[in-house]
This record gives sequence, C-alpha cells and structure tokens, in this order.
Amino acid sequence: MKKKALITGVTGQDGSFLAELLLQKGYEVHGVIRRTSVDFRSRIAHLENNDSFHLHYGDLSDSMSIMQVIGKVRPNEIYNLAAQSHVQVSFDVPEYTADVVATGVLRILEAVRICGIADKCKIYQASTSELYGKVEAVPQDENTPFHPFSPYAVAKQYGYWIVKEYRDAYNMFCCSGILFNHESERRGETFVTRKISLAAARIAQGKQEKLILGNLSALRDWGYAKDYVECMWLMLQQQKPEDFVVATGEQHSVREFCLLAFKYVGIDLYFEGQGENEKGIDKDTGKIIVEVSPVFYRPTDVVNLLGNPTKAKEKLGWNPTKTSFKELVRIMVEHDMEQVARERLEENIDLYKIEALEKGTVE
Ligand code: NAP
Ligand code: F7E
Repeated sequence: MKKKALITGVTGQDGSFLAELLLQKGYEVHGVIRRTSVDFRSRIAHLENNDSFHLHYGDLSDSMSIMQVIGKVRPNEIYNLAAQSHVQVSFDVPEYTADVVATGVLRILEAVRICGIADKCKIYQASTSELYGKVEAVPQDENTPFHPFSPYAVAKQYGYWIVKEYRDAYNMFCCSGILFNHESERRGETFVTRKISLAAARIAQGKQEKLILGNLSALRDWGYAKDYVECMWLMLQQQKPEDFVVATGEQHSVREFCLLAFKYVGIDLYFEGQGENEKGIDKDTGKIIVEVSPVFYRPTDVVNLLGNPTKAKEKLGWNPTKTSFKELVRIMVEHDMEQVARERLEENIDLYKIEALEKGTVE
C-alpha cells in the first residue's frame, strides 16, 4: 500500500517541491487547492497528469472543507504549508492572516481528531524564523525565546503552540519545522530575493530601468527551498515528534544579495549613501540601478535572523549547506535570465504577428 500524504499549500513554492519529492518516494500525494478566478497552478502543472497526484478544493478558513478532505483522503502524513505567507501583506490583512495562519492550524488538528485518525496521521506544521522576530539572541536555535514582530509572526506563534499543545494533550504526532527563509526559482515575485533576481534579469535585458527596494541592511539566513522540503519529510519519519530549526547557519544582507545577483548578469554594482538616500550604482556606466523607497519599509521589521541547524544536522542527518548561498543566487538568476529572454521572444513574435496581420500577410 502506498503511503498517502496531504499537502495544504500545494500550489506554493514549498508545496510544489514537496509534492515532487513525495511522488519520487512513491507516495500517493493529495493537494488542497483554492478556487481562484484565474487558474494559476503553474508550479504544479507538470504534476497534474501523474496518476498518484490528486487535487481537492478546500480552504484553511473553512473548517468544513478541511474536515471533508481529511475524512476522504485519511492521509498517513499531513504537511500544513498553506498560509498568507507575506509578512508585509500581513500588516494590510491582519485578521485574514490570523484566521488562516493561526486558526487554520487548529482546524487541521481538530479535523484529524474528529475523523478518528489522530493515532495514525503524522502532521508537519510550517513554522518560521519570524517567531524570533525582534531577536533576543543570535544565532537562533530551538531554545531561543520567541519575540514575534508582525501580525504574520504572531499568528504563526499560535500555530506553533497549538501544535505543541495537541502533541502533549492528545499524544498526537505533530511537529513544527522552524524554517528560516528559503528561496528558489519558484519563489513568489514580491519576496525580496525573487524581486532582485527578476529585476537583475530584466535590467540586463533592457526590460526594466531600476530596482526599488526597502531595508537593504536586513540580514537573513537564506537556503534553497528544494533542500528544505527534504527536511520536512525527515521530521515525519522520526520515531518521536520534535520541533527543529531548519537553516544554513550563514547570514547575508539584502544588499549582498543584490551585489551577487547583478554580478551574475554582468553588472558590477557599488552602494553609496545612507538609508533612503542609498543607491546601487553600475561601476561601468555610473547609472543608478538600485534605489530605496520607504514604501517597502515595514511598521516593524525583522533585521537579524541567523539559524543554528545543529539539531537537524545531528538528529535528522540533514545537510544544511547542500546548496550554498552563491549557488542559490546563481540558480535564481539563471532561471530568470531564461524566463525574461522567453518573454521577450514571445513579445517579438506577437509584434511580428500584429505587423503581419496589418500587412495582410497572415490571417
Ligand atoms: P507560498 O509560496 O506563499 O505558498 C502558500 C500556499 O498557501 C499557496 O499554495 C496558497 O495557495 C496557499 N494558501 C494561502 N491561503 C490559503 C487558504 N486560505 N487556504 C488554503 N490554501 C491557502 O509560501 P511558501 O514559501 O511555499 O511557504 C510554505 C509555508 O511555509 C507557509 O506556511 C509559510 O508561511 C511557511 N514558511 C515559509 C518560509 C519561506 O522562506 N518560504 C519560511 C518559513 C515558513 P494559492 O496558490 O491559492 O495562493
Ligand atoms: O523580506 C527586506 C524586508 O519579504 C526579507 C516569508 O517566506 O521568510 C519570508 O518572510 C527582508 C525583510 O521575506 C524589500 O524588510 C527590503 O527584512 O523576502 P521577504 P520575509 O519577510 O523574511 C519568512 C521566514 C517567512 O516565514 C515568510 O513566510 O527583506 N526587504 N526590500 C524587502 N522585502 C520585500 N518583500 N520587498 C522589498 O522590496
């Protein structure tokens, strides 16, 4: 019998990588998707013909749909990856963020109990380094106190504690991965790394003039999402449910990410000025390429994240440095250079077609 996994957030960055990994491992994979007016399932389109891959409509804000899916699939493992995952957006939609990111976790845990599979189903909760927020120690590990610093982080803190509560109260196999930022060529375009890699590719190919960012000094521990989903799976293969920090143990600033991404597209930048007046300038042409705007500042920002992955390394045998920072930036930039080149080609074909239509050479 194939093991059955249910992934919420399957259309997201991590959900799509995890679905691929579990299919490779021989699982029957079920994903929860939302109804949207525009069908936007590009990250999982390549999996939709796989006989072991099944999709179900559901929403983490709707207990009945969650109960129905869990009752129907009766999975051996649930990976709860669904979330309104953008920290800045959580300041604009705080109530919705709390409903999905906090109460959504409770809905899953209760559905598992109500469906009578609490002793058979293992649950992974996508927790986050944002819990450390206004950090009380650097680096952060499983024992570092939490200090959430955004509506998103406060909601994730509820998720973390309710998972722990169900583990203690009902002896359920549920655990949280405290994942530090992980990025990839599939990262949403408004997260800072992807915003930079795409801008570098567009600027290099003459499709964009400038890149406008917020806090360039924010420090993050950035890993590769494909490596991180392996660690999620490892957590559910243990005898005992435990929480783990998942990080690389290396820290870089947003400014450093920019310097490297632009270097990969052949633009050597240097930064000068301070705060809102800081600029990234092309060494060869003297052109201003990067500017700062307070529009991208947050009411409270998390500025010093660095994880200590020792526990995951030792207990799970997970390799935190499989993909280096340099390699991660290279993967993202190479992908986006190709994507932008393809878009330009399509635009040229469209222009050619319009011209031909106007001239009457095609129908
Ligand atoms: P993502 O790309 O933003 O994907 C989020 C997923 O959640 C999407 O599939 C989205 O569906 C789904 N979703 C959103 N609201 C939902 C709702 N109400 N009901 C059902 N599904 C809903 O996020 P990610 O980067 O893959 O992250 C996965 C999880 O890890 C999230 O919980 C995130 O908070 C957490 N996390 C991420 C990082 C990171 O660095 N990436 C670090 C720590 C923790 P649509 O496609 O329909 O929008
Ligand atoms: O910001 C700064 C910004 O939006 C990183 C989510 O996956 O990881 C992610 O949250 C830093 C912040 O990610 C821009 O102020 C500067 O300090 O890429 P981000 P995030 O907020 O760290 C955690 C672990 C999660 O759990 C979340 O789900 O970069 N920054 N300029 C900017 N950020 C953005 N988005 N855009 C800018 O222009």
